[in-house]
Amino acid sequence: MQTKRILLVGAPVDSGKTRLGCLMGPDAYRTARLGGALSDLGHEVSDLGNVRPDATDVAPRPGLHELPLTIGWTSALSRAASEAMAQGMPIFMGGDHALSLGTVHGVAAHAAATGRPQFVLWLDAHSDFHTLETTDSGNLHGTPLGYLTGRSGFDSFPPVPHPIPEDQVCIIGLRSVDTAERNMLEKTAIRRHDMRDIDENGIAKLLGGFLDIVAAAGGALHVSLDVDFLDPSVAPAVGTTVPGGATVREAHLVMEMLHDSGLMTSLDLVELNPMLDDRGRTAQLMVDLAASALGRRVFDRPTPRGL
Ligand code: 5AB
Ligand code: MN
Ligand code: MN
Ligand code: MN
Repeated sequence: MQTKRILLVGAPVDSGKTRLGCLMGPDAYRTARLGGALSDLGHEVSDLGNVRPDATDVAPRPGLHELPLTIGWTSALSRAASEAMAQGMPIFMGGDHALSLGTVHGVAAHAAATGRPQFVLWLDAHSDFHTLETTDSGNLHGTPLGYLTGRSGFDSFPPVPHPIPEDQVCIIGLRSVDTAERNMLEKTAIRRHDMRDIDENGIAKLLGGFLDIVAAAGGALHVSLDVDFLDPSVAPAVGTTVPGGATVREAHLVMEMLHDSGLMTSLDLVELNPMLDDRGRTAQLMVDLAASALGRRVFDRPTPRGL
């Protein structure tokens, strides 16, 4: 197996929604031995510690939760992401999904500088395709794909010089999309697969089709794994649970296929809220999924010792 240099980057972003707790995510991953699980596979792992948000003088805006702080995170994480990309494969330990406003912004800048097309795989119950104008909740963790594909209406945010082309984005796991998002998504070339599509076709076929496209283009692939991609019965530690999600095996299969493809260049682990966890099981499952994406095979998987 090809070993990699992996950079763990803590992104304790908690500004993307009102319910607090995701700031504890990076330390939950450390406690559940994310680094150890990956170094056990032979990878060289460094924990770069936690990023801190930039100071900004952006004014708060009524109806948008924590806009200035989220903008401060976006610029800081974009820098951290492009720097980490120059050293190896970053794993961003979230933090809520607002962190991807910054991480994907940064990896896209790195891809542009190295002349590679950037692809994004979004594993999520939600499409996260709002703009500052369309969000009803005012929760900015529902906006990253809108921002990153270059939609207008993100005025005070850093400009997006390298938007991800719509047909280079694939969302899998959809089962909660707001009307405004759906109306906009239907006009785009974003590849999207809802749970019914998974049920009818099998997740391997859907993902395999996208990976073939990434491979043919010689692309870099950023993977953004939202805890709520998984069914809440197996991953309770998330604020935005939606029943009818991916099973443990579907999620592992995605990760195993990502590993076999050799295409993944960066990874976000987002939306883990340790405050809502059940004896660490969601944190542990996310660590196990990351290990599958980095080469752990089913029959090498250690028997859980119980947390
Ligand atoms: B997550 C909702 N569409 O905009 C909104 O967890 C939910 O990062 C967003 O996918 C969920 O508030 C954001 C209702
Ligand atoms: Mn999300
Ligand atoms: Mn979600
Ligand atoms: Mn969520």
